Amino acid sequence: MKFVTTNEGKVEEAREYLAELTTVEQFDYDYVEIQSDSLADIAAYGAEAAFEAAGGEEPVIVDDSGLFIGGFDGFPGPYSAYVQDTLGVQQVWALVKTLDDRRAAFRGCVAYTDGETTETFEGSVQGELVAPRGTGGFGYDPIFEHAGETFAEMSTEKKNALSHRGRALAKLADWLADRDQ
Ligand code: ITT
Repeated sequence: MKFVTTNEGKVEEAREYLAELTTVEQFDYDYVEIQSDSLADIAAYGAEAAFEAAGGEEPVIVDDSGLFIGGFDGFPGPYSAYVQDTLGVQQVWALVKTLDDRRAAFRGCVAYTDGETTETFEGSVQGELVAPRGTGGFGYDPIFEHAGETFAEMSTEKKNALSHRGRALAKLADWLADRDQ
């Protein structure tokens, strides 16, 4: 299937996760994201638009995800990519450092469509924001700590076993396996 995304890090994780089930090929295309508080609505709408853009034949997945900071009432959430591009991870940490409660969650939704059926699969993981550590992963990984390690300090395999994306991909994998039985 095609993973429609501009983010290679997402593709690498999906490839590792779905290796036994299907090939995952990146289609590097910036689909239009609707503005919504619901990651599932953004992802489902994006998947259907991306399916056409990718040729309208092969099934596609898209992933809409974000960092939800408790002390900021969930901000930046669906606006995480914009905040990463404008402030950057160091500046986000500089703001978060002033909070007493630094708990945060990554939430994500993977949407699949084959042009007829569209399904969404959500996942989330709780953690705490810390000063940047580690060189792996992407995006906010260096400041997101889970059980003593930041996501940027983990292997892709370990991050997948814990992460919002890994959990969403696990649900997609189960659904695909059931469907193809
Ligand atoms: P596409 O929309 O092209 O797929 P994107 O990176 O813009 O790529 P999103 O719109 O879903 O993706 O924005 C998600 C934001 O949250 C973006 O800043 C990511 O870097 C960040 N993010 C999502 N998952 C993450 C993860 O597993 N680790 C670190 N940061 C993550």
